[in-house]
This record gives sequence, structure tokens and C-alpha cells, in this order.
Amino acid sequence: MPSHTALHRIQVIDSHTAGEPTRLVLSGGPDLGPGPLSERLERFRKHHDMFRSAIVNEPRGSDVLVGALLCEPYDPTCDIGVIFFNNVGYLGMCGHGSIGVMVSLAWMGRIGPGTHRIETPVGIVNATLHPTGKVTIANVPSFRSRSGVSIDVPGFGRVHGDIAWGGNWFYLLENPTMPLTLQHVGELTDFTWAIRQSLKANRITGEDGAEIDHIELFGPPSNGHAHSRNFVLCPGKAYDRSPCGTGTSAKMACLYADGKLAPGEIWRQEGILNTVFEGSIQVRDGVVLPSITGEAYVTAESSLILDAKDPFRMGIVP
Ligand code: PYC
Repeated sequence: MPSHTALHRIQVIDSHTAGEPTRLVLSGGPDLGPGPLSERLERFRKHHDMFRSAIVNEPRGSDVLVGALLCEPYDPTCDIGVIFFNNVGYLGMCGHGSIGVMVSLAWMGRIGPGTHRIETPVGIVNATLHPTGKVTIANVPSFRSRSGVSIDVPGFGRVHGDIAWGGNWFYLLENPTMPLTLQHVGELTDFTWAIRQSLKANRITGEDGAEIDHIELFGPPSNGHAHSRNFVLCPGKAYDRSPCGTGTSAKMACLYADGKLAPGEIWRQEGILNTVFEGSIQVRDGVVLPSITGEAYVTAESSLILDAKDPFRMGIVP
């Protein structure tokens, strides 16, 4: 354990996907034992949560950083397993993170172009690394669970939105009164945070009582290259710099449910930095299977040092 040894090293590769960072943990992370990834995630949460904080929180990371722990897969048809986490907890799936993981593994020479199966705690994802370096993620089945859910948001009034799953739970809302621009990030954060609190206070959840921890706003794109622009508030109050892979999956499930997106049709989702994910869906036996294509860049390969003498070796915990 890092607290009992002088120095503990964690080998990582950092990347960003459409502006949103991912830190892939290659070695030195916690030993979560065997079993399905959903069980290993629970062990991570219960027994090794300080590692999560050490890897992504300040002073080594920031509220924006998403961690990706590389694991042996449990499912023998998979090539790798990945558990995603952030400044406050764990993610089911992560679209931008999966693209970052693929590009990081390619950077190391561990994978080449082709399709690679990733096991996540919420299902298997097929990730295709194209010869161009772009990555397409065939995400977990996505669906809208409720439409037109109205809530009172203190300070902002009544809003109406959909609840959908795209690998995480989302509340999706069209055309808020403020523009979806970087200049308005403060207001957008206050608004979406208030929505999240209101959902919680009104006990409005995803299926099985799961907390809706991502709030996604939509508005017109900045130009004709995209169909829509979004702002996504992540669970720990940071906004997604990318157009959000799981959020775009949830959005496409809603569009399909409304008869506004046909299987195979392209949906270009622009994010707050004007970067775009290209999405589409397939529908098999009524199940919506979204795909997201994007690109990532490696920004660092390094070792995190956890020094037993450092009072913040396990991160600054709010
Ligand atoms: O791309 O799915 C995503 C994601 C979730 C949270 C941050 N990014």
C-alpha cells in the first residue's frame, strides 16, 4: 500500500478526446481481484477509493480528468477490461474515455487498426481503431426511459426533459434560455447543477433508482457541420469538454424514440469546444445500438509518484 512504502509509482498515459482528458492507468493501480468488472468496480469503490482520488484529483489531476483502469477482462471474448472513474466516483461507460484508451494503447504499440472488444462494468463495447487514427465505439444498448419529465428548478423555473441511458444516466433538455458557449459556462453549470439537485429532491431517477448524474443541454450548432450542440454537466460538477459519447448515445436513443433519427442516419453532435462526435444507430430486435466516432491525442506518458511523506499523496479530497 502506498501509505506503508516510501514511494509508489503508477504508470499512466494521458490523452484528450475532443478536448476532454483521459488518464489510462497501465500499472501500479489497485489489485481488484477476479470476477466480472461490475464486481471489481464495487471492490474499487469499497476498498481502494483513495487510489481513485490519488490518480485523478488535485494535485496530480483536476476535476475534469477521467481515469481509466486497465484490467484483465473477465469475458474471454474481450481483449481488455476498463473501469472508468472521475473526481467523485465511478462511471458505467465513457465514450470519450474509450476513444482515449484506444489511441493510448495504439501509441504504445499494444494495438493496431481493427476492432477490439472492451469489457466495462455495464457491458461490452466494440472499439474500432481506423487506419486514420479515428476510433469508432459501438456502445452498449441505449434507451429513453421517460419523456417530457417536468421539474421545478429553483431560481430557473419549470423545465421539461427526457431521461435516457447511454452507458450513464442523463436528463436531456432542449433549448435552454442561455447560449451554449464557453463564455456562459458559469451560468450553464449553475443551471444544470440546480436541475440535478431538483431531480434528486423529487426522487426522479433512472431505472432501479439509479441517480441521474449527467445533465445534458442541447441547442443549435455553431455551423452547418453539426446537427446540434450540447453542454454536459458531469457527476463531479465539471463540464464535459467533448460532446460526450454516452450523452450522444442517450440523445440518439431519444431521437429514435421520437422518430427523428433512422438507423444508419448520421448524427453530428457538437460540444462546447466546437469539437464533433459523429454518431449513428443500429436497431436490432427493437434495441438501439449507438456508435460514436471521434479522435484523441496522447498528451503525456508518465509515472505518478505517491510519496509516503506527502500529505496529499492520495489527492486533495473535498
Ligand atoms: O464521453 O461518455 C463520455 C463521458 C462521460 C463523462 C465524460 N465523458
